Amino acid sequence: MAGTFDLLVTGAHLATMTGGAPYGAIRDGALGIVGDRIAWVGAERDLPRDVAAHRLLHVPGAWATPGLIDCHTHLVYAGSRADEFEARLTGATYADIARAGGGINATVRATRAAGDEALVEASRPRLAALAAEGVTTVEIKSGYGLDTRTECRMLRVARRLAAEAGVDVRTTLLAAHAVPPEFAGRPDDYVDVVCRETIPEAAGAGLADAVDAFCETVGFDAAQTRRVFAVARVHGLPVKLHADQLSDGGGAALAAEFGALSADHLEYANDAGVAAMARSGTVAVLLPGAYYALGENRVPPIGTLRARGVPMAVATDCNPGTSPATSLLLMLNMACTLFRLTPEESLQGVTRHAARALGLADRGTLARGQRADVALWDIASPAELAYRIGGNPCRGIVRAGREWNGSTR
Ligand code: DI6
Ligand code: FE
Repeated sequence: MAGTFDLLVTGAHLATMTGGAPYGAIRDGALGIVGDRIAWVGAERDLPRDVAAHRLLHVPGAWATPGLIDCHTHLVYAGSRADEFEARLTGATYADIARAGGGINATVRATRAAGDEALVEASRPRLAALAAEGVTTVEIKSGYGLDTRTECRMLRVARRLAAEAGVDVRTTLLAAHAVPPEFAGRPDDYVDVVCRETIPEAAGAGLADAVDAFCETVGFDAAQTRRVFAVARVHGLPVKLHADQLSDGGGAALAAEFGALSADHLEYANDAGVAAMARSGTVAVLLPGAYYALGENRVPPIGTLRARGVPMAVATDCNPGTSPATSLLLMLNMACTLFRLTPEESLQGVTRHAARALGLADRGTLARGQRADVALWDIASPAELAYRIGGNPCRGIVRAGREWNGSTR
């Protein structure tokens, strides 16, 4: 007796991402959903005969994947940095611009000046663009407030936006993103504030699901990052780290030392750091949009990550400075073309491995008991998701068991 499904999806091929066959594929599959959970997955011909469903979603020829997960974004901010894009194209480097008071601090000025409504308005289209491409879970970082009040405000706006868009959100406190102007030349004093005030306040208000830091020559050094992580630990918050993006600062090993959920970027990560990540189960989050937009030529150590079995996630890094990207599908393409991931690895990177980078065990695959987050695609094979450059083949979305019919586009 199979009982009654609230929603039954038929006619689609399933990329379950559960292992076994490439993409965990089940041709001519069916998905039974009860409430917000997947209750049955398999070939349609194996559906129990007595099965009933309140609603049928018949999508002949479509492919179904887990709802996509963008596990690294900074999508809440005000303003634009197109001027820096122009400056970089005539020779200025990202670090030059940051040292001259631009870069992250330019966005900090705009974000502090914007009211909540303006911040919501500015950020809404970016989240909508991700959601239209089948993203059902998004991580959003603070880091453009750099004072306790604005950092908390960013996290509140992130939660509000996601609730409004029907996307599940994980918020990450990134108060240690840059040294704010009022602390110029006194990074340790700013870290004191982050540790004594910002983390406790965000944690106390339940606004943050994790804590992140930018460990870099233009950000915070290893000792400062350790202080931030130690306080995160006191408050029971898991950590993530912007690690080894522009230089080898030992970030991968530092992240692993704290059992970080993920270490992100990793272009300059060394072998010992990757080995430590493998031991600690830290996910490598690859951000090809930032690599591309900065015109970098050093790719993350993909071969070593692969050889050591470190799960690789892929994300947009949506931010105004180094990755003004709102297409996770484009990142799949870039992860393959620029970093030589296989299309299957890149899809794992925005499904099961992205879930792990957020510490979420309840999503990222199409399997019984998982959250019923499903994206439906007009494609002939799953590799097409990484193959295309532009265009959006998403034809429908199921979020927590509820059907969205493309009206999000
Ligand atoms: N690394 C990045 O690529 C972004 N933040 C970070 O820590 C850049 C953010 C920005 O330039 O606004
Ligand atoms: Fe980032």
